[in-house]
Amino acid sequence: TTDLKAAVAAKIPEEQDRLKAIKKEHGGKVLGAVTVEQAIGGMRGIPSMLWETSLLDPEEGIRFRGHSIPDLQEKLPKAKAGGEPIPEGLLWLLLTGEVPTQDQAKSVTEMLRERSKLPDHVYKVLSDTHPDTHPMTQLCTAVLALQVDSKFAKAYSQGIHKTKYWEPVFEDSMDLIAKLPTIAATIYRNTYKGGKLIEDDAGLDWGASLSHKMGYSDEGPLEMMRLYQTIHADHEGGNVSAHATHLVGSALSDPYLCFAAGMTGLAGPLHGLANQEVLRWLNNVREQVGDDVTKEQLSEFVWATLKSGKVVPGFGHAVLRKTDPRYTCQRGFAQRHMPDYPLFKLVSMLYEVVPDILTQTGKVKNPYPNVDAHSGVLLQFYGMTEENFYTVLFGVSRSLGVLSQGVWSRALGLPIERPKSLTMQAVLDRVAAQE
Ligand code: FAM
Repeated sequence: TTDLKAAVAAKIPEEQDRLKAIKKEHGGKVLGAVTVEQAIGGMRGIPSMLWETSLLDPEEGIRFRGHSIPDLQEKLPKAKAGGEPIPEGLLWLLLTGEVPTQDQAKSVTEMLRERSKLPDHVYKVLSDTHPDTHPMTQLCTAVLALQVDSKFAKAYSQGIHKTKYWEPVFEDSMDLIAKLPTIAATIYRNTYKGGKLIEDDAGLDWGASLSHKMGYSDEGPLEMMRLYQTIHADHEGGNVSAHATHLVGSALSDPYLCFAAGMTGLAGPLHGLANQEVLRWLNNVREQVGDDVTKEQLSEFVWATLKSGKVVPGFGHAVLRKTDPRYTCQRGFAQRHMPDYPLFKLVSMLYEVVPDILTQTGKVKNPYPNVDAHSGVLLQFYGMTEENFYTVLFGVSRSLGVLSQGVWSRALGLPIERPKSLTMQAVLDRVAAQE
């Protein structure tokens, strides 16, 4: 079939049975102990939630329904032969677990296009925001403005049976994903181009239409955006944007409310906003020492950042312990399309300089670059130089992963989440009770 919803519906019964069997056979078994350090240090590594769409291996990086990024670059349908994967193909994979055919990916492009019209009141709420409003805040505002159209919220108020929840959640999720390129492009044009909007090009796929409506319609930026939107889509369930979306969804808040929650998390400097901070940091280096900076000068800059109590943005990760394959994939794109670009050379030199320094601190568990260390290079090269907008592009992509998982969380009947909190005294009491 080329009907995505039917393909999802066909998978649900067997997955429900799998979860039931796991609960029945293994419900009482232990997945791992929780230490005091984990409970007070940000819950690192505590296996405590289900997330089907992707799984993150500390050494190998992300696998989307079992497929690595190189796998996807090879197997997913493309807009042009030998080009980059289109995100619609990834959306089919995330929702069904199957790599789609070209026709199935095309059907997703068409389905999203049919749902892409943005209601006038959302254009209005965006043009009414204070001109200094951060693009991420504008994104959250637009998503919440759309919530009035939530099919799940309506169905719930009309007493929908819980075994059917996943259906209006699927509809809301597709409606929202379809509108995000127009929302993002409108924010970009309002904030940086005097509000001069650009008409749709009905011949373009979802990711390319985002670049086109921002004002970048050449083959290079279209291909870059297809890759960018594919690799930022999901990174298992524990990162702040995924976890926030998942938690809010567990209370049966509709996909608009959930995604807005996820995006307020993505706006955090230690999470999605890092891609903006990387560019700020790089521009700072260039202002101070120009483009032909030496490794010694760069090292001094890194040490100065650390000594001022700041983090080096784009490096480190809560789970990864090796270079992020999303960094490596962007590096490959840059080698193919912009090998002599000075900013690419600067980011490459950072890759040679920063890990040793972070290792020398003795405290950084992953001294290697993450996805954000490279994304700004690709965007700047094609003229998208406004770094405060970068996290919006990250957020548009992250919708594919977190909203796909939201459909599955409801289809699997996952309950409201409520972990136990402790006071420091309660921690001491529990530790004492074990001694
Ligand atoms: N520069 C300086 N210090 C760093 C660092 C970096 N890039 N990464 C980690 N550290 C420090 C960290 O601040 C902590 O120091 P304190 O004990 O003094 O607080 C220490 O090293 C141990 O931290 P960790 O266990 O290695 O990392 P965490 O799991 O606590 O945090 C990150 C993970 C991603 C928040 C952290 O590496 C960081 O702040 N990186 C820079 C910001 C960034 O690039 N974030 C984007 C991450 C990306 F995956 C995304 O979500 N888009």
